[in-house]
Amino acid sequence: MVKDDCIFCKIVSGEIESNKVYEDEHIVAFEDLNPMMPVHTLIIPKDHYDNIADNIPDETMAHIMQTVGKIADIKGIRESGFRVIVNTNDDACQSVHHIHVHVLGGGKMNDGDPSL
Ligand code: DGP
Repeated sequence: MVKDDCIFCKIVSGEIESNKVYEDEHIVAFEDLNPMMPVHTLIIPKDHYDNIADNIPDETMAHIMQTVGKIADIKGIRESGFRVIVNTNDDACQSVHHIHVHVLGGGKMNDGDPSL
């Protein structure tokens, strides 16, 4: 499933370049274009779903979340800690409407600040 005008579908196809951190048959993880922390990696499914509430198959969502730990290991932030964010629709300022999981770390974040 691909959406023609979707930036992240174009990253999956290679039409738009990205710095890939991890890739397998079902998902891709790549560096965020505008990092908010020293580590800021996005994990996406290769199939297009608009957001986390878009009837994503359980196994796909589980696979994405299982990959968080792998990204933390690759980026060396498992022990120091990290934050996982999934912005959804307008109130949460989702700007790219292809589900993506932000993995943020590499520095101390504020306690309880939902923006970081
Ligand atoms: P959100 O606000 O949750 O929808 O986050 C979208 C993120 O996607 C934002 O942090 C910037 C990132 N982003 C947008 N366009 C591109 C792109 O073309 N390449 C990469 N690597 N990241 C992008």
